[in-house]
Amino acid sequence: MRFPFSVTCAALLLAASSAATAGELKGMVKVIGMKHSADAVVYIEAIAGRTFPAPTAHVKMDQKNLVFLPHVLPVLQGTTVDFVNSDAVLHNVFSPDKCCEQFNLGSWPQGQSRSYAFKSRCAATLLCKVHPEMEGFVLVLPTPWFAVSDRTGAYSIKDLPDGAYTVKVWHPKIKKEVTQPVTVAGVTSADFALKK
Ligand SMILES: [Cu+2]
Repeated sequence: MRFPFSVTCAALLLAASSAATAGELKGMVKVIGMKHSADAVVYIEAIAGRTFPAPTAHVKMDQKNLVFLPHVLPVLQGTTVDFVNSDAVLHNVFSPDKCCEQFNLGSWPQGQSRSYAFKSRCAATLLCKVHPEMEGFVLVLPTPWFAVSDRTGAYSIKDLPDGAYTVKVWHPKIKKEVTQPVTVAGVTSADFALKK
């Protein structure tokens, strides 16, 4: 059976336009059982046959007014994170997690930073030996496509090429990740619910 010429032509045009425009995956994460829906990380799971080089640019995580900022920091595998002390007091940043070698960066003065390169996939808890109430998270991911939800639950992953992906949603206080297949074509919406 032959397809009419016009159908083939339209299909080619569609393919050309989707390659030229970057897609976006956006929507809402509802975190059930928490006061708000912030701090969920929506990300694209590893893609068979694709690897991403470690970024040369460092990413910053601040210690300011005795909190880690941002509270949850997703990064691509291989990223070096600079931990900046913006406080007049000393902190002592460390992680108890094996996936980041249980690093202990020690203490350093205000305005300075110490760095750690996150080489392996990891959900790293960050703690401070000086201030037990301090807690932050670095989520080390296999693709550069991720976003953190705001307090309303809204998230947006920009510059995502069209395609079929496995999307996961992680939250620091919820053990089980949500996994869902999503086909992205241009601006695509997907909503998720996580339960504590
Ligand atoms: Cu501290």
